Amino acid sequence: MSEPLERTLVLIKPDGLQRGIALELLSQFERRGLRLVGLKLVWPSQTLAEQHYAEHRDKAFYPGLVSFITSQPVVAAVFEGPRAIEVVRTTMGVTRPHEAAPGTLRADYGITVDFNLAHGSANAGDAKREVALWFRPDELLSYSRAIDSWLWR
Ligand code: D4T
Repeated sequence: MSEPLERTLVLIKPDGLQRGIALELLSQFERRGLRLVGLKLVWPSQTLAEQHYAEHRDKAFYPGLVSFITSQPVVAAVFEGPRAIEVVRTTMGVTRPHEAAPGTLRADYGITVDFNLAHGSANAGDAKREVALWFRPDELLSYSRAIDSWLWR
C-alpha cells in the first residue's frame, strides 16, 4: 500500500533556538522517519513574518506573534514523507502546550502558547504556500535513503 509523499514546513521558533534544543526538537521529526529535504537558519524579516502569519492578521495576538518571530533567528526545515503534514502536527501536539498530549513535543518541552516551540504547516494548501515562502526551489533536495524502503512503500 503506497501513500502519496507530502512536503511540509517546520519552523523551530526563537524559543527553541534560544533554549539550545533546536536540533533536539528537529530530530523528533527525523526519528519518526520523515526525510529532511531543506534546512537553514533564518532571521525572519517583518515582511516574511507578516506573510507567514497573514491568516492571523486580525487576531489580538498577531502583533506579539510577529514581533516574537522576528526577534531572533529560527530554524526552517522541510520534511518529506507519507502524510508528512499530519505526522509533523501530531508529533508537535496541539497549539497550547498545556493541552498537548504527553509525548508530544509541545507537551514535553513547553508550557505556554507564547512559547510553543515549533510551527508545522496545517494542511496541504498551507504547506505548499509556506514551503515556497521560506525556500527557493534550488534549496530543496530530492534524494532517497536506503532506509526509506523500511519506512514506506
Ligand atoms: P503554528 O502556526 O505556530 O504552528 O501554531 P498552530 O498552527 O498550532 O496554531 P495557530 O495557527 O492557531 O497559532 C499560530 C501561532 O500563534 C500563537 N498564538 C496562538 C498565540 O500567541 N496566542 C494564541 O492565543 C494562539 C491561538 C502560537 C502559534
